[in-house]
Amino acid sequence: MLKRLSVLVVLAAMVVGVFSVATAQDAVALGPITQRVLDRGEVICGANKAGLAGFATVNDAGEWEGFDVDFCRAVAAAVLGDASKVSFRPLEAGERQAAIQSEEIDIMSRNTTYTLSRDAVWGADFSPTTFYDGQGMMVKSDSGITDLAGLAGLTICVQSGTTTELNLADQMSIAGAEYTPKVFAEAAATWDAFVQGQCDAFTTDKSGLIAYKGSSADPSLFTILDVTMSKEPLGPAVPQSDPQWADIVRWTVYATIQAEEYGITSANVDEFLTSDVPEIQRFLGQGENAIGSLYGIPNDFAVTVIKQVGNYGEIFDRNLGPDTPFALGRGINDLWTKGGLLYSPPFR
Ligand SMILES: N[C@@H](CCC(=O)N[C@@H](CS)C(=O)NCC(=O)O)C(=O)O
Repeated sequence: MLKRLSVLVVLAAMVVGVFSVATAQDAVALGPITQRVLDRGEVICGANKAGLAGFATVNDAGEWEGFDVDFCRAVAAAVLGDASKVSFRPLEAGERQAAIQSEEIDIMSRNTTYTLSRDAVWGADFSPTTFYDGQGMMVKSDSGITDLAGLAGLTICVQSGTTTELNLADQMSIAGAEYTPKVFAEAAATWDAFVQGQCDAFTTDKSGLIAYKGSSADPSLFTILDVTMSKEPLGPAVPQSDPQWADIVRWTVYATIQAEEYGITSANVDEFLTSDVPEIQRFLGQGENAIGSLYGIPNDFAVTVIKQVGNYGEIFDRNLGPDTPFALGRGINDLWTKGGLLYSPPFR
């Protein structure tokens, strides 16, 4: 009898459980960072200090713009409905760990490489990679240097607090080239020292090299060697104290990628609102579909992100694409359907 009763109780609990999943529109408890951002009405985003052309710079109107900046704007659009509700905290490379740990920022979007030790020691949660990169090496075009071995006995400028500094040692030892590192805490000082001839080479992520070269007075003076010294998966990171917030950032990034895969852009998103394709209805949070509400944000958060910031391809092209000084191709930063690495899990 008692056994039968407990079976009934378990069955009842299962039925309630099933219903509570089916009615997931219920208000969800907010995590501490999500709550803080909603209360403040603004997302605080860690960004580059010296600025990195194409990724994070302040324009003549005093507004932040760039590829990394746009992912902070996308999160503000998703959560607050307004991509302009972001304040930026400029950070040197070596200031990133403290900024995450102290939670003075809600999100960091600052050409930051996802690594195991950062994941563990910084107390960070990394979002999906937004830019697959690798470390490169730049020399003066008139130097005649063509590979890492050619840097033997020479001096290389590098910024501290970066994966760059660590990879440099590994790769030069593999190339069998002894060198003198000239290490700076500040990005601007690192670049200036190279330009002024205090170093024979300058190393950072290839995206960084392209940014520095493309925004220099005479780009022809600088040559990026045809070497890739590491994997640098760059993307946003958040403090790991709020898994819900980490998920919101993660699905915001995925929304930009998924939108591109569906061919949904800032210009045509309204036409898709009445699509009769169920998965597009779900992705855009139309009808009864509970998507954002599972995280305490609007169901149609992807619509707002796409309208205000654009899909991944629009973000890439606007900041780095053919009509910019960088004219970057998509390469591996293309959709998986086009041979790249960008792949969003299902929005269901
Ligand atoms: N992806 C690497 C390097 C990131 C990095 O900070 N690179 C420097 C290159 S000089 C930079 O972008 N500095 C620009 C700035 O601090 O504003 C990392 O996460 O450690």
